[in-house]
Amino acid sequence: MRATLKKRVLFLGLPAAAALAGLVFAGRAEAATINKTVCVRNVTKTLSGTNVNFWGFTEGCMGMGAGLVPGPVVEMGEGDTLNLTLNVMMAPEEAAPYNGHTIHLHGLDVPQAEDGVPETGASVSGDTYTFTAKPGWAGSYIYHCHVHTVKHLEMGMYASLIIRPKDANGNFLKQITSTAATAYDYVQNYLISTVDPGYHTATGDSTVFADYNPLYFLIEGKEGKSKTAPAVTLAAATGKKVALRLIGLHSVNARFTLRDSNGSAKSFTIHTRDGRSLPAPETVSSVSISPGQRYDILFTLPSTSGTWYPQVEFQDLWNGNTYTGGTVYGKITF
Ligand SMILES: [Cu+2]
Repeated sequence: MRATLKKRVLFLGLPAAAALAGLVFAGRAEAATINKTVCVRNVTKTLSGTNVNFWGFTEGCMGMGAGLVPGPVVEMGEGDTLNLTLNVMMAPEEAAPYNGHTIHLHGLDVPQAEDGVPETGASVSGDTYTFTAKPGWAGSYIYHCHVHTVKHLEMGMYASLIIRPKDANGNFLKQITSTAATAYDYVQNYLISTVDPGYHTATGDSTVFADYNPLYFLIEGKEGKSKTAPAVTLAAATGKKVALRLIGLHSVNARFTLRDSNGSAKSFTIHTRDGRSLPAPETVSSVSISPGQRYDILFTLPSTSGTWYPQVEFQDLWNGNTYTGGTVYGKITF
């Protein structure tokens, strides 16, 4: 077990004095510095009556509580600086050479040495990142461990990283991007993931890792097998705008649809894909989500009250068939 936390700090071209003061100006908005530390702890989740062990990032390291799956959301503004520290003391881990953990900022441009990928030379003994989000990057991202990814990602070492547009006073805008057409009244993360319990007990170069057979399908770490037992719920109001952040941490294919109580698909508009604004918003009635992909979508609720069910069908990579029990429901009431 490595107990020493290696600290590496890059200022990414910012004036050092301004960065140290925690106050920089990027364009029109006053920038902030967000300091966050995560640890890694075991956590048991009961999925369809079966206990499965996970390794989750924790919210801070002081309480030494169980890990969270998904891990704590990191939210920052465009132009803000994030100091994200991974403290690997007492973390559950595999034996060498797959020991230790990293944080990889998926979808964000960082120096290779800060990329959290051991194969490209990044340290696996803990990291401190100083990362500044550039204007134009508003959208949904991921941070996850990149050590023996086939195992550690499956163990739950992933979380959402959200970059939001800010107004001239440095306050978050209730918009997906700085474009006013992306304004929303409500927003929810839909981080989707899959669980093959065989991967949770296998280690090293086990042949188990050659064949992925997911048994459990999650939105925000929860099963939601029916409309009456949805994974996530939102109490909204008629005529309001809802943004969903579709964040793919699954290891198969997935298709997202938004359906009314009769099962009819409702259209929605995609504004960003993989953390970048589309040249023009696309209005669709379904979207396929590949592993690692993100979409920020927007739709307006009807003027009369009702219930809609956002849903994700998890599909076999080989034949495209939806897995048995592989449809997971959310629920929006208005
Ligand atoms: Cu790891």
